Amino acid sequence: MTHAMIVIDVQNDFCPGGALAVEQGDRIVQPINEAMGDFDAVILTQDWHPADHSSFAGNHPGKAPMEMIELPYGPQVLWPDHCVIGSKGADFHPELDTSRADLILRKGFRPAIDSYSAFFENDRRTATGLEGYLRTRGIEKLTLVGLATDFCVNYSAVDAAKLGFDVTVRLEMCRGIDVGGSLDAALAGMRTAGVTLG
Ligand code: VGL
Ligand code: ZN
Repeated sequence: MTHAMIVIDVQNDFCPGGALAVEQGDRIVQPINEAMGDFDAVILTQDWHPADHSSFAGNHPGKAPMEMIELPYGPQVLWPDHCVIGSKGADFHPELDTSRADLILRKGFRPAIDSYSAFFENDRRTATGLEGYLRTRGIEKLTLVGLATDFCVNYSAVDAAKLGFDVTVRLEMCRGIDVGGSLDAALAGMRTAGVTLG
């Protein structure tokens, strides 16, 4: 079975010192690099937002990061401005081995819709095209790693499982944000969706 590793959002803004830093986010870089050789394909995703993105607290006067708002597609967490297109924060961690990537998939570039999942944006309908890429390459098995466990890894893993892929999340190569119980909820949700937590 063709087996791909999908590395979610290992970018400067999600690492210590970044705009939306995940604790120990940088610790996963070397293990990910070492694991890449075990897979038939390596895919990297990159959170990639225009400066006027609707998920940025800075674009909603009077709102603070981590508050919730209602957008036309449903509830949305407001984040500190992060991974702005072309910024240093949007670059991959400098030690991530990007040379092994067959595909770099960018997501979250539409100002009006956030995209946690590598498969569907937060309206849950707009496709990124990743499913088609994987299917046309005959990839059926996925191992997901990266940042953050409870948001982009979680949403990507659950969508992949719903689409019928055989999905494993390697937790030692992930780190979480953990806001308001989001990490426990994510782990339970992934298990329910049939994701193997390794
Ligand atoms: C992410 C919040 C906002 C992530 C991206 O990569 O998990 N989280 N944008
Ligand atoms: Zn984002």
